[in-house]
Amino acid sequence: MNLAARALLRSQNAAALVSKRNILTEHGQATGGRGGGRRANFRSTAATAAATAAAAAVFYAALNDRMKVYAQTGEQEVIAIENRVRQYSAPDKIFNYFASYLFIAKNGKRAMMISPLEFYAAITPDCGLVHGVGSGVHVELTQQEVEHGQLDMEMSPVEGSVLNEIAGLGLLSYADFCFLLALLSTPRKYVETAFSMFDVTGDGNIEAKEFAYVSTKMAHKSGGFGSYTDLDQSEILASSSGLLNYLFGKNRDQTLTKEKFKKFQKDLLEEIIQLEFMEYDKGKTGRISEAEFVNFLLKNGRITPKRRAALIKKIEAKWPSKGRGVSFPSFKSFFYVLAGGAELERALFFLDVEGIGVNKEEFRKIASWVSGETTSDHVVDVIYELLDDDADDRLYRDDVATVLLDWRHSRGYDKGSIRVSLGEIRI
Ligand SMILES: [Ca+2]
Ligand SMILES: [Ca+2]
Repeated sequence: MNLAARALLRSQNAAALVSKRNILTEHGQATGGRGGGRRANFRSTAATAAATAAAAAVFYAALNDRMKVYAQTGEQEVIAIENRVRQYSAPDKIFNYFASYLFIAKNGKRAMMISPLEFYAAITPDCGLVHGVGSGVHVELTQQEVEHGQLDMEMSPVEGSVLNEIAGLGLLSYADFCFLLALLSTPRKYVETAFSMFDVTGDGNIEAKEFAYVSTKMAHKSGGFGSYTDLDQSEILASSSGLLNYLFGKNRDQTLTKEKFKKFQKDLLEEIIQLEFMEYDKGKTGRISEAEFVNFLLKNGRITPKRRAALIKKIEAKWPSKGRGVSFPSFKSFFYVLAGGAELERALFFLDVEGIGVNKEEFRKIASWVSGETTSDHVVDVIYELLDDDADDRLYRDDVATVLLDWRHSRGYDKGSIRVSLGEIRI
């Protein structure tokens, strides 16, 4: 690694900003700053250390320029840039921005891959756990290195993490990325529908072959290139994707049942929620302030900074920092409501034919039905304080729609979600 790059890494926040790099130095030591902490499966040998050092040199030449920008602008600017990428780019561009590994298969084929924690970063606005390095910057990894566990990446700080389980088995392809995004953005009510779409044969199990077929087609529709061929399928089956290893075993001989599919969706969503909560709850108190909760709701919304500041001030005035706060279970249950997106809006207003809006108790009940989790009174109070502008204790479609829409949009959930149509009705 060149000295200038190293010096730059140490300067200011740069080390923190490239925390996900964990690039090996000549001595086979991982560098890196804060972040997940644990490292996966890294077994150093003299040969791989030398090879990785060479890759690191190439990597640093490209990273060098970017780091200059980071060092000059600071983390807030980096976060703002990443938020814009998440909000305005197509899924394949988002993937390329956050993916930092160039995987080289035994047959010489090359493809960008993303680590599970980078996947989290790619779909979470304001994420500070790991940062994207942008397209064109990557570390090269050969299939042999991945298969022998010679792979270094940052890990999720969540206990019993499903992301780490996958990471222990390999990286994620673009098709995997699209699948995970679709899974997260599918309301619980439609998870079985999503399962049925993958179970092409309809025998109640998803086999690796079915998964490869559907996920690749889905990925192409989400902005990937080329068209699907049988060749793609056999390549995917032979790939060392951590997700395929996790779901179907390294020999691809396990099947995915409906129960397993549902559990996987739940585990994944809960970890994503927990990671995001932890980013607010720095002191690990199990609660965040009402203002932080509102900040989470309005992240990347299309409201002006001035209006956002005014709203947060209003919330802070009502619940000063030592207020009651929002607990993790309340946060989680409302995350489910938000992830369900249009479902809430549909359920809330289909009875409201007279256009008189919904009161708090109706809102709480319907949000609980939609999410399958109990929505807390306190969260509803905060929502009404935030959105009920005219203070008549009723919310109307327009009050709710933009917040929900923006929330999903800023994470790409609207791009990846399942769409159901029945005759002329489209959901
Ligand atoms: Ca099947
Ligand atoms: Ca109102």
